[in-house]
Amino acid sequence: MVSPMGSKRRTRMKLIDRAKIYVKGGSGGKGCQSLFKDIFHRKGVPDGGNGGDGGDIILKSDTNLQTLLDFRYNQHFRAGNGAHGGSNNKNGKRGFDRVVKVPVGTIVKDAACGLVMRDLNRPGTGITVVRGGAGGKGNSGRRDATPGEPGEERTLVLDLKLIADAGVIGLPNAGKSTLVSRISEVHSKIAPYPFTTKSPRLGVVRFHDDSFVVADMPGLIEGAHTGRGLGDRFLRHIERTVILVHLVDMAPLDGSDPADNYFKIEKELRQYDESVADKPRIVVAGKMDLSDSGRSLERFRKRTGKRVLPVSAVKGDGLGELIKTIYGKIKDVKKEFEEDNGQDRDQGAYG
Ligand SMILES: Nc1nc2c(ncn2[C@@H]2O[C@H](COP(=O)(O)OP(=O)(O)OP(=O)(O)O)[C@@H](O)[C@H]2O)c(=O)[nH]1
Ligand SMILES: [Mg+2]
Repeated sequence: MVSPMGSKRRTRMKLIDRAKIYVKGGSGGKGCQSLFKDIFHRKGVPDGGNGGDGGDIILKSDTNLQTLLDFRYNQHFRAGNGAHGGSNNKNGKRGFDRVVKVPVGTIVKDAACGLVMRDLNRPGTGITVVRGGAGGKGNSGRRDATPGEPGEERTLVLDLKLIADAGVIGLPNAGKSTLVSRISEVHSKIAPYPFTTKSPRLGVVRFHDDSFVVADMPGLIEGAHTGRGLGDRFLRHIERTVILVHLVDMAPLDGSDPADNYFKIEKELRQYDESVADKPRIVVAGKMDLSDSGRSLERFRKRTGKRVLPVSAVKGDGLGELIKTIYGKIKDVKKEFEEDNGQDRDQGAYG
């Protein structure tokens, strides 16, 4: 059951999306030193305004983002500096706040001490990671003007959590929700028509004293990577699983060939993203209780040359073996990953 993964796959394998960024709040503007003089005020009246405060940097979770990839190219973020104060008691404008969008599920850590500042696990939540410096005081308060304070600065480590250990994928109506409901406590809607499941549903599968998380994915169709069907919106969720369980219906209602269906999905994954296509896979033959499925399976094995696990979610056949296989594969992949990346974790090898 150990998956003999080649070195090519190893280098691509990505279990945690990680990025390191540097953030700096805006500096406070200088307070102004100024004296207002006219014939009535020969000595001059101090009228220097205050400098504006520097802007903050806020990290905010956004459902439109699924990876930390953008931070590979853009790692420095600065908020706006406060404007300097002016004469005539003119206060400087506050510097602009900078909002940096991150995917939901991003854990924000201070790189220097490793402390978790926040787990942005809900959409639209934010955290101010550095504050801007206070603006300096102008001399209108009858004392000398002061300079603005520098903004806080920090290096952050962003880790994006996986959503599941195993993602169950396949054509619409393949029986994914039925299968997931039989091995975990999650109960997605089940119906004999395509696209019943519209977004990934997560369930916990118990195995001896341990457990793993499985995601029931919406059905995939040809052209999904270009947005067809439920499109690439949820294809992005597939990126955030350790392994994929590809469920193939052995007795499709439309009379199509299971092997063709299998190749369609595999091609779709590759067109979407190589790293998704390279995820370790378990191929499962479903609906084995239906007539002719035995012969279908034989043909399928011949055409694909794959190791296939036959199951019937309705009857419960093969499910124990399937859980054991998924569990073992997840363990293998995680172990291999630790061995490959354990030593240089701090250099962002997860990313
Ligand atoms: N005979 C038989 N029918 C099954 C089995 N598993 C699922 N079905 C049926 O197949 C149909 C589709 O099942 P779902 O579990 O909703 O399929 P799905 O892959 O989640 O479908 P989408 O969410 O639309 O992509 C339903 O009518 C199920 O009752 C099985 O093992 N045997
Ligand atoms: Mg479903």
